[in-house]
Amino acid sequence: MRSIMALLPILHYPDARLHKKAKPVAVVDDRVRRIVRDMAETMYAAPGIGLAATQVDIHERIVVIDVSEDHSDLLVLINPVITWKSEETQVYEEGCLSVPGIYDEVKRAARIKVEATNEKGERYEFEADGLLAVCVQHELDHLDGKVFVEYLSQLKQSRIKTKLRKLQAA
Ligand code: K1U
Ligand code: ZN
Repeated sequence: MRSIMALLPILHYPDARLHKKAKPVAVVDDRVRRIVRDMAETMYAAPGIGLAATQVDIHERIVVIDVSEDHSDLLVLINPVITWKSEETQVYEEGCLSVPGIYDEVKRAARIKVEATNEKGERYEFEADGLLAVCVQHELDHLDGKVFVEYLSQLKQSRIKTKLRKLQAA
């Protein structure tokens, strides 16, 4: 049976709901799998390389990521935990679907180890570096209510808020 595509509306900074802390998922059931599917469709349509449930106003610890060029490598992270971060850091010019049109440099761990549950309910582990490491750290921040602009200066944050409020009012 074919299922209907559902694109979820993405919250835009400075919406207070982006700062809510997401709760752990108790059971990976069809309800959770539907959220995962809708989030993946929303991320690919945006287009983006990651999406946290917080960004679509669902405050549960669910993330989808695909850093491949051809949408061939979807990663589903339910209840993800970063178990190790390297001392070495990398700087990457980040973007965010919740902060449209704004890109700026953020310094994060260069390499990480991650544990998460997949859509089948199985716990798995992986190591990440480069863009995947950046994206995982960015998305897990979303689950804790943190948006990447909070790493920038207060002056930049207030300029970004003013710019996005004007765009939303237009
Ligand atoms: O969290 C999000 O809003 C998704 C965000 C992920 C991210 C990108 C870059 C650095 C850190 C985290 C995005 O996907 S922004 C859009 C983007 O980067 C992109 C879009 C299309 C093709 C390639 C990249
Ligand atoms: Zn983001």
